[in-house]
Amino acid sequence: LKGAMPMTTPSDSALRITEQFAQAYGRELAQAAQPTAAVALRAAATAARALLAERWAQTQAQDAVRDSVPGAAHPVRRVHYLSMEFLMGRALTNALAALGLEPELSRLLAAQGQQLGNVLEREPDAALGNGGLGRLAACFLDSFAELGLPSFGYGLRYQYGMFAQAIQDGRQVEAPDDWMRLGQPWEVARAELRYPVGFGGRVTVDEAGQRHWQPAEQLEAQAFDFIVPAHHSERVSTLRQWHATAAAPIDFKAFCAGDYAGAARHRVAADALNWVLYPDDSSEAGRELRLKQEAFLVSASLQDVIARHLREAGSLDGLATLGLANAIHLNDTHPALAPAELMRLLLDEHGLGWDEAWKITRQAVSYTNHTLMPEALETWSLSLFEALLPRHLEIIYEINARFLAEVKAKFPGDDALLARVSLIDEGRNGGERRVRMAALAIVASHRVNGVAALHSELMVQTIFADYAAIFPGRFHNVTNGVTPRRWLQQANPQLSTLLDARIGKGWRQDLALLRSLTPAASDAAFRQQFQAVKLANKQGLADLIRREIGVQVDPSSLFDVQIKRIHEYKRQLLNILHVVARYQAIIANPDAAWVPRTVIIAGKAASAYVMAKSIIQLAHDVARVVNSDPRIGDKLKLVYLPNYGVSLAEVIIPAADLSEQISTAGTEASGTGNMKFALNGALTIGTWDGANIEMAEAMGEENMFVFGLRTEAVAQIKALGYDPRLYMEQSAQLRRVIESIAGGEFSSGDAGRYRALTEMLLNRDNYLLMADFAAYVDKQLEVDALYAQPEAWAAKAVLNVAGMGDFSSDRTIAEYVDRVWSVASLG
Ligand code: DL6
Repeated sequence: LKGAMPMTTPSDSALRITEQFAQAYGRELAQAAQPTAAVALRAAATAARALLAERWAQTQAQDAVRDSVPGAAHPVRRVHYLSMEFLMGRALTNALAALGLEPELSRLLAAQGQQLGNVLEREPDAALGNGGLGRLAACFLDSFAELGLPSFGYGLRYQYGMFAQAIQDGRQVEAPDDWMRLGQPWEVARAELRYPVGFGGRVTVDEAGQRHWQPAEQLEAQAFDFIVPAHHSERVSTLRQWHATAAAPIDFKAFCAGDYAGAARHRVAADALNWVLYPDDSSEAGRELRLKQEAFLVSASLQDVIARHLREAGSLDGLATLGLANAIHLNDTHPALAPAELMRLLLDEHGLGWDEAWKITRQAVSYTNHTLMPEALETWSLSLFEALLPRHLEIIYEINARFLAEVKAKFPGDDALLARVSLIDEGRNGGERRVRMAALAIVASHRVNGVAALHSELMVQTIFADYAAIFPGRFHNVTNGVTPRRWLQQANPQLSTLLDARIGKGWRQDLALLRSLTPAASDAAFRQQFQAVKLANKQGLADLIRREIGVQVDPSSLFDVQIKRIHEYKRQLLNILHVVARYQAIIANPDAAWVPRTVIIAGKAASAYVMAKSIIQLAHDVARVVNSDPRIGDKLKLVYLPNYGVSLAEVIIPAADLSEQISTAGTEASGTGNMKFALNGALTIGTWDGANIEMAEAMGEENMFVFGLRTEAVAQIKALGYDPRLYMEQSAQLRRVIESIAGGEFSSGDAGRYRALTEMLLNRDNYLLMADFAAYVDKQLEVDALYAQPEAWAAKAVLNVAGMGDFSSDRTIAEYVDRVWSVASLG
């Protein structure tokens, strides 16, 4: 895809960053009391941004005149990736690597008495996402740039991210993540790019029958751009984030009457949209704010797409080619309002007829589903929807009527099917009537995809089975991937250097080249170097653990890591049960040849998710007891690192020996952490779930520790009536573990603290921890046995890296272009 854009020579760039840095540093220093790493960071970011802004202008100029890209099989459409989450992490290291200016900046900083490493560490993470879905979107932006795909990512500019996690007395405490506190030198404010977004009000009809929405509340969306560079060309991609302001900033009348709070009401209401990602939706106010955020993202982004299209293609063919020239992709169900908003804009603002507007919408829109959890597929009550988005609701009713008529014609007499697939859940079981957003996304998209082979298969067999029967060609799979630039080159510079020496540097652009590392697994000298890199990374992590939580861990112990959102289906609790079992086994048999192990867990729980928070507390309670028991010593440690995020992952992943990917089979859509670990030479202990399966197939199942019930067995056990207590009756070990937790052994005798948790395990155990416990513990013994043979372990670790060539986000994006975003995919 990549456009022909000449690379600036290194000496040009070095000269320009020197100038830009000198100017920016002078400005920053003039405002600061003293030269600090923060001053240097802002100056460095400002200088790098200036260089990226030139690349941005070139890229836009190039894309504006694209007809077709030389060498591509079909015209390349501009891709618009709508996502409520982008988990970008830090930007400076990535920008310097892309610009090739790390040595130059290091020299410039040294001249100011600053060390590059310290300066890079000062940058706060842009943590505008929950987890995998948001980080995937960030990897995709990197690949958009790298592949030269004309593209925009669209998101919201959350001022306080998701939340910062602190741990107090073993409990998660949430606080605003004030990541822009010291300024945001990366963003380019586009003051001229503003779009109106309305809420509430009513719809009127004029004499000609034309419908007009008169919103009661008017906001403005202002654009802020974040530039994402390619590493092997001067192309960039853009993350355009929207910031909400009230159309009328203050109520002047109220102000003059001295009612300042009243005067600022609209302003505060608008600003609330900018505060945090996904306000807790356990309250009505939280739900309303979340729907408003989604509608705001969608409306501003689509107005921007239309304006750009009219600017570039307007004089030629106007809106008729909008859908052919532009792909609008829905990253999960959150932006699923997009087809309704696009229809509204085309019908009401641009005067198109229904059929033409629908054709354009269907051509443009595609949708990725990222979860099989039915409860995570958003639905909105009709009353809330009608109150906020009355015109959209009318349009959804019309889409639904036409869709149901089609279904009726295709499957005559099947009223139950009509009820199941309708865009409106009629609440027949006494519930409220609701809009089914995933249904809207499916009906309006020309392509729908899952994110790993098993997930895509289960998607059409379970949650979307009816739609798959109605639209057989619409469903596809595109397996996730991660960017090797961030997750290997930047996160693990020592391993990168070792790989460069062995197989050359090309893997950064073509990860499939990792396959040529395979013979190195049998080379003792290479294995030794590989192990030395791992040990150095482990030493770095051990230092961080000591600094952060004051626990001393032994870098030669097996680093067993589980880092991800805390969720029952991801089964951090199973991991903790194993730690307790191991603790008890060591006490029972202290002289056995225990392989020393450090279990590392990190992750945030949703603020309203009580069970997940209880799991965090249990991890802390178990850690306190295990880590302070003199009978255990270095044989076992459990550490919980607070405030998990991208930067922390970049330190932890290269240091891991063992990667825990232990979700109940059939629940984890894909996973991307699993890929990052294997790419950095960790072995996986995992279930036959998500992308673990494709990874095992790529590297050989013998190079992974696979355990547990598979999807069919899980379904079968559940169908037969699962009784978790049976497993406790059959295993004395499991009984001791559960009884010790329930009896307060880890909670200073407080037997009530984990009652809900142990009752859940014994009575429901929805994610089959009890059923998988024995297989998991046995597999962990195999892990110990292999770790006790460092040469054999290292050989498998090298084969893990060699097997990861398919899991680059570049491959994923190339597949999206081919199967989802190409003109050919429109049929
Ligand atoms: O596709 C990215 C990522 C997958 O790797 C994870 O397996 C999946 O859980 C995650 N999905 C979500 C969706 N929301 N929910 N619930 O975060 O997507």
